[in-house]
Amino acid sequence: MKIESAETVVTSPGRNFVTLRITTTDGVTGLGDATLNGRELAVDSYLRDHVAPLLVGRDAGRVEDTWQYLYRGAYWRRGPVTMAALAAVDMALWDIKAKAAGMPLYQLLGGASRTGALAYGHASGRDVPELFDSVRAHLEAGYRAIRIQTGIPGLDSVYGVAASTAGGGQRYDYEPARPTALPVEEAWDTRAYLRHVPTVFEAVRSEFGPELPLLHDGHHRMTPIQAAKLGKALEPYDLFWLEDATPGEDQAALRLIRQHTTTPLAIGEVFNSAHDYTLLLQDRLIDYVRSAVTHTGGITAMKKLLDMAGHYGAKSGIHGPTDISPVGMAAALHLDIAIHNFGIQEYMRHTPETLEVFRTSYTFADGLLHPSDTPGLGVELDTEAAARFPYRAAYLPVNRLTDGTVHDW
Ligand code: KDG
Ligand code: MG
Repeated sequence: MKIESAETVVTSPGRNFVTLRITTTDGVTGLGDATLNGRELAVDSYLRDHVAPLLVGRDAGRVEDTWQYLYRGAYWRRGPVTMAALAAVDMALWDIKAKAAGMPLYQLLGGASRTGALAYGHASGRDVPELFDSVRAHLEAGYRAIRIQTGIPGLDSVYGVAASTAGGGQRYDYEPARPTALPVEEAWDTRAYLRHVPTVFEAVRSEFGPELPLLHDGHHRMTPIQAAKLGKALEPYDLFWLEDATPGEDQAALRLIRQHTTTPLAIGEVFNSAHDYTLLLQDRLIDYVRSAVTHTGGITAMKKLLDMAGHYGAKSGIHGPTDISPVGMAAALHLDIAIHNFGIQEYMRHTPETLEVFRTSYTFADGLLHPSDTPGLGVELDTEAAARFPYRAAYLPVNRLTDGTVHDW
């Protein structure tokens, strides 16, 4: 079975997605997610101009060989654009292989290790009463683990906080990438954040009790010592994890945080290679690996990374916001079901428009996700629906401290 064509589909059903579709000479199609939020067209071009011409005529069954050919053969390794493109090829080839075998992909990854993958949703509120409504809406929708983000007194808009509780507060209607000519600029004050967040967790634990797993995303904004302080302050509230406390490229920062707190640490959504984790795993500085299948070279690379994490007692927490397409989400779910060291899966529901373009078969019930037993990844792309939603340039926000200094967003 040879690759006959490899084409990209860029569509924007409310937000942008880049999808690679590979078709074989036997007429089997495979899909891969190549969405890099705010920089989508760079990956589209990388795939169209530099990868698709190399794929046509190759044996579609040689997944590992194609991965190595594109990774080593480019000479220029790693990086978010390259690794998202490689991820899309890898997902599409696994989709084809599993469809040809007549099996859901997780069977080819070793079969099921569990009946469902625990998912967490994003509750948020501009203040605590609004946050409580959002937590309740998530519980009613079946979530059994919840991320908590709130507004900070004195700041107008804060990462992860929905502008309203429309949709019952379940859906993450806070969509960070906005279709403006220039990125929206937000104001940030870490000291105000550090004063406020422990009071929010105190309120949530008093209202919802000790059992509910609670998560929080620091979104790269603290210095190591600030993160250590927050981790310590949150210990009484027994977090499932504190995510991205410091910017990911400063790996030694995690050592400092670790020396001061037993709050579990998660990092990796902006990483794109297993090599980014070597120090963090070997020195046991993190508890959860946050890479997206879409941004870290696909299923082949993620399986190796998560197996390596398992050797060091770390678990998976695969990135799954709405800028990961349903194809990338399905790829994550097959891994979640198959690997031994599964931790939790981030799951934000996609909009009805997105689900019109991407026909999914995965299910969510009683807090657990399942990829379904449909052969392959279990997602189909409706190209006519995709064509109704043309690409719109959109940027992630830029953060500035209150004195105007550019800060991590
Ligand atoms: O595109 C940026 C988002 O993927 C990111 O802000 C989401 O931090 C995020 C998360 O944990 O889902
Ligand atoms: Mg995050």
